[in-house]
Amino acid sequence: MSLITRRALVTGGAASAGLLLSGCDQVAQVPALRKILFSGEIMNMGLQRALSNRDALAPEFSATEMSPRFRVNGTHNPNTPDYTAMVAENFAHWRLQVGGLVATPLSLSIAQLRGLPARTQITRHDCVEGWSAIGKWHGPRLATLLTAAGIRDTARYVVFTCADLYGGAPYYESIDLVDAFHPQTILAWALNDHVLDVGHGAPVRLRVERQLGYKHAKYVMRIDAVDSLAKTGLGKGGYWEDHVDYDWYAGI
Ligand SMILES: Nc1nc2c(c(=O)[nH]1)N[C@H]1C(S)=C(S)[C@@H](COP(=O)(O)O)O[C@H]1N2
Ligand SMILES: [Mo]
Repeated sequence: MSLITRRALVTGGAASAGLLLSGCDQVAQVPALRKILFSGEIMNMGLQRALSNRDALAPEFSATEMSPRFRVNGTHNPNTPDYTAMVAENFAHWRLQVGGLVATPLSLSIAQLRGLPARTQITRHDCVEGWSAIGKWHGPRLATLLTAAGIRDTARYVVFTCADLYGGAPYYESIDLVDAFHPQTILAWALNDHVLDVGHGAPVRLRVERQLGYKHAKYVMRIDAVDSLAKTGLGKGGYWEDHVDYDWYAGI
């Protein structure tokens, strides 16, 4: 991950921090330096993000802690003719496209996706609207797909395009490569031991456990590796980021 961390430093506008670019990531672990770097005097989000331990795992819970009911929020059903037809045939012709800056674009059926090695994790979802829920998610790591597609080293972000429409255009979100390759970042096709239902994003939705709820794209149709977010939506990397000024980086 150190390569990605270094790249994050550069993109965070911290190029002048030559000390850090010399590969001395441990500097952030020194309490006195941490205090300076994370103080208001250097309000550089990119730098702070790069120096946080972004590989740390989100808390995982036990089965007894699972919420009796996991609320549905945002889109409850995309309700487009295409999506309704896909539901009617149990997603038999649905394909997940993985493209952009990759050597080999992928087109995966739901059966192929379910056949990949998967991770199961009981995590807490936090929505900015003020509710949380603990659920058990299951699906392959996003890293598995990106590696299989041969993500290029020019890629810096991963963009998700969804089946539901907001103002006539698909919902979209994006994350950087630190989150994309984080071990708990999965494409979940099951929730609480059941195949994902329409409300929660059937047939697959992103789980990016160290980020707030709106980053967890439901109804994922396309995954694209890109080198910039400039051409995604209005340029801020996500539907809510573009339209109501939510932070693109919603790490918790
Ligand atoms: N495609 C899509 N993904 C989405 C949304 C949405 O409206 N459409 N809402 C987001 C928000 S704000 C939250 S809190 C979660 C809700 O997920 P849930 O319905 O499984 O609780 O999905 C996120 N992902
Ligand atoms: Mo949310």
